[in-house]
Amino acid sequence: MRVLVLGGDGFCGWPTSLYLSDRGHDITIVDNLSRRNIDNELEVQSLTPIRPIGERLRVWKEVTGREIGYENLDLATEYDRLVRLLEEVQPDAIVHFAEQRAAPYSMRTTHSKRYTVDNNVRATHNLLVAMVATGSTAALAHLGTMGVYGYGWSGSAPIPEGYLTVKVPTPDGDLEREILHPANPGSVYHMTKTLDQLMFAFYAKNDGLRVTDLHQGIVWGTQTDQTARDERLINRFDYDGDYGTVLNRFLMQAAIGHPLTVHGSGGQTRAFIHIRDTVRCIEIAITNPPPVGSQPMVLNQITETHRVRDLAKLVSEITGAEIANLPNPRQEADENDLVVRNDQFLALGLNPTTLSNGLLEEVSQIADKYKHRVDPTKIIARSTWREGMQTSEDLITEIETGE
Ligand code: NAD
Ligand code: USQ
Repeated sequence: MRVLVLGGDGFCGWPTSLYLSDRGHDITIVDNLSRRNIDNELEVQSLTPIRPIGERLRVWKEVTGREIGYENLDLATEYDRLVRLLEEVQPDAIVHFAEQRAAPYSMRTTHSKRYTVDNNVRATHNLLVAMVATGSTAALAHLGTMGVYGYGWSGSAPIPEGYLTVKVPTPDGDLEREILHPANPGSVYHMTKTLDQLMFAFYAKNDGLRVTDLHQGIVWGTQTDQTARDERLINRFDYDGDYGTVLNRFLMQAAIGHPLTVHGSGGQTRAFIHIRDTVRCIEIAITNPPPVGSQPMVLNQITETHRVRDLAKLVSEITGAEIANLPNPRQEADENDLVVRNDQFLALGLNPTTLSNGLLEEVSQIADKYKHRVDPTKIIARSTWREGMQTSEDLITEIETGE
């Protein structure tokens, strides 16, 4: 298949591009390198020494003989170039990773809120309009998030895959209807993903676009078989307070002897997936698209759920790291249950990598190897959800200085 990977220089997009290329697909990456620029803005770097995109692609060709195309293009602002690219490549499938993806970054400042909405909503809408304008019949797989459902809204009821069957009371009795699951975003970033869902529903209904929205949980791990083939192909590993996600952060913290930063009681339950399973799920999704004329197919791309404090306990037991309960900088439920249906991926052949069999490898091989690259001042999460909400600076200073 000819596949466009939008956001193919990022944490999920790079290993997906290599995996699909390795599987014989013809890949073109589109990425405006905005994520690398945000690293510059935040004065932080990936824990792993990622190489420039040109070098990454040269090394992949050197190692495998396979070529991957690359376009530096901003999906949110360069509509005409996007149209030309679709006409030129005529993709069979498009994988859309290209959005600002950190909840804390999206809540950081007025500017970052506006940037996240402008970038994400315009990128998705430009893509949909360009597909219609060029008559593209590509299967579109978009990376959405479990966070569109919110946490705790339905107690211990399992979260369905996108749609909820409801009863609508009428004078003649109840009507049964299937609706998009109510959206309950917990950050400006998550809000953009709920807006994406409406755009997909409209363009599937109106123009017959074939869309799969992958409601992905928190991705952990770093390497895949492909990124591990040469150190110059290494994947990104975000550890900072804005972009680092909880489990990878705990692994990095354990490696450098930093206390594990549990927000609040750690009673937040979240869904997880290893990066190796992310890349497999993408191939499953683009090779099993919904038929023309159907509503967007929603797949919950998760393999397990865990409470934050249980993850901290697990990492602490393995490594001896201390656990610190910090004031939570986010507005989120302190405790929530989370039961998630993921029947469709399992039925389509996903064989999940679970926490237990990948964890130790990750701690020793990546976090430990590159721990000298950590800037300890970037570890604590300082973006707060509302002005006036303060993280405890005293506690932070105590942790950072060890005094
Ligand atoms: P990332 O930031 O590492 O990668 C996103 C890539 O998209 C970056 O390389 C960035 O430069 C590019 N990009 C952003 N805006 C663009 C634009 N306007 N034009 C062109 N390129 C643009 O993020 P990631 O962790 O790889 O996440 C990829 C997708 O998966 C995101 O949409 C995210 O919401 C979703 N997701 C990620 C996780 C996770 O834990 N990382 C979990 C669930 C869902
Ligand atoms: N948390 C801690 N300590 C930390 C970091 C986080 O306790 O050091 C807590 C947070 O408060 C939150 C939970 O861990 O309750 C998850 O936070 P996270 O930063 O790991 O994940 P999140 O902000 O939800 O975002 C990540 C990705 C995002 C994706 C989402 C999937 O950055 O792109 O959409 O996971 S999901 O969470 O399923 O919505």
